[in-house]
Amino acid sequence: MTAKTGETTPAALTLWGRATSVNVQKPMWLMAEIGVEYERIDVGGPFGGLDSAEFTALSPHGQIPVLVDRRFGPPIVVWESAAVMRHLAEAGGRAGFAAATQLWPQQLAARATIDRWAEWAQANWYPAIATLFVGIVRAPAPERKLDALKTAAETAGRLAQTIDAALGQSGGFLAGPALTLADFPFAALLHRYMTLEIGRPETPMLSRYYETLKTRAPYAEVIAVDYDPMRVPGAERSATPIV
Ligand SMILES: N[C@@H](CCC(=O)N[C@@H](CS)C(=O)NCC(=O)O)C(=O)O
Repeated sequence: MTAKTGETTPAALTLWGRATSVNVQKPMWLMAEIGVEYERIDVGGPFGGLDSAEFTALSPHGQIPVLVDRRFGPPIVVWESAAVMRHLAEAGGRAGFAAATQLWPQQLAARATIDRWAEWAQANWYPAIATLFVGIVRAPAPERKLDALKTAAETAGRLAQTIDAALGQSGGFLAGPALTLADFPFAALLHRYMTLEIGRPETPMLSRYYETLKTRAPYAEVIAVDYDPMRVPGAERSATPIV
């Protein structure tokens, strides 16, 4: 894993986006699990660069992550973190990375089980956790919209209980006894859910799942990282739940 800019020969695999973005962390975690080398270019947030000609030629949205894959001929450009992850898993399998095939198996039935959880997390879990993260970490206390935060915390708690029940039946991970692509969109945000200053219902299976993930180096190094440096003045960590 490297972070370089200004190279004359483009890398085979380039990820555009700052490492503090959870949507960039998703493919970073996946590539660490697959074991594939890539370069990462810091753009977005304090780095800026999302309106540069080079970046807007890659994506019309001005958002990270963007992946450029040059391993299979003309550059393949992918944006949207879920599409980026699916591409990386599929392409990793074709490039001979055994871990990629385990994360995104060929069998249709296995893929359906994996993909439904991945989509569910993107559509349901992500908005609730993003609301909490932005409203707590990126907003000074006097400006916080507590009603919206309370609703998001209740939604997140309800979804966490859904996952808790599913994990009780699945054998350890979301789509079975092993880590698959199903886990990435959900668990990339789980660290924030588990550590933000919010009330959480009891979810023993989910807690065990989180502790297991933290024993994996890629998760510990990419996802379970300190985000307190992203707090704006007035949003310092509270010792008690905010909602
Ligand atoms: N649905 C998109 C959302 C992308 C998104 O919201 N990216 C944020 C970072 S998490 C962004 O580009 N923010 C602008 C910035 O970082 O400057 C995805 O999953 O990729």
